[in-house]
Amino acid sequence: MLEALIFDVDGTLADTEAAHRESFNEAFAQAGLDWHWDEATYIRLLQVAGGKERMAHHWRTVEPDMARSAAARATIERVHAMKTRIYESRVSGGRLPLRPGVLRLIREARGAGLRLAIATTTTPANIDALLRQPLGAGWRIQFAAVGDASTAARKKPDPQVYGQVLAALALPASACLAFEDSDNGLRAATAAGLQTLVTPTVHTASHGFDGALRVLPHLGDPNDPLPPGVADTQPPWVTVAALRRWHAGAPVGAPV
Ligand code: XBP
Ligand code: MG
Repeated sequence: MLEALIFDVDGTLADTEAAHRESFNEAFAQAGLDWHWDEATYIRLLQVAGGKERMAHHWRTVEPDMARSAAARATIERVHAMKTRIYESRVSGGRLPLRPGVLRLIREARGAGLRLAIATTTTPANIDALLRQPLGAGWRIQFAAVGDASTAARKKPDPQVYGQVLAALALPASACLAFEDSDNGLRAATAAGLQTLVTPTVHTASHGFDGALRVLPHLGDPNDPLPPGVADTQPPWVTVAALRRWHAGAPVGAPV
């Protein structure tokens, strides 16, 4: 039986990667690094989960000898901290909205007695900056477990963060559903034994999602006009009832 929903953050709860990219570039400029990640470069670099790991990967690409030095590692720590402060200022106060249907599904799931959790590669500071306004200052108590960069050293597609969250929930993967936006995230959740719904963004639309339970444009929202011919008894958006049916094995293509 479905007992918990486990959400990724970046790209899933909100379309954050444009803000991350802009924050990286601003931090590079402030630090005097002559790096600038354009959209195409960043989409490619997003194959590397984790901002610090992404910077290290880029450094190895552009200056392989320097990249392995202790000085480079210290610079990455310093510049990533700058980037996190910039990102927090960009997204706090509700400046970056949650994706369609996320708030509605979180509220509906809590009302239906499902437990919620977060399994992300990003930092606790970034999660708080993003969720504090839309979910309130007490957002953390709405989640029974949170796994993030401070708990899981190994980044997605390693399943470590999902394993930590399942242990904290004291639930088997079979009692949960994961929500992701990227192939790294899908692979991490799948490796942890979780069925996974994927809602790609423009940054991950080119990824492969084999093995996903469903791939959907987003979680939908009652404010969206109903598509022609869809009765309001069968909303096109993802509901707890639909999740329960899909989790129980309703075939792909079955009505939502
Ligand atoms: C996506 C990531 C993160 C962000 C940048 O995380 O890979 O690294 O791109 O955030 P998620 P940091 O698992 O939520 O999709 O710079 O804090 O890593
Ligand atoms: Mg993500």
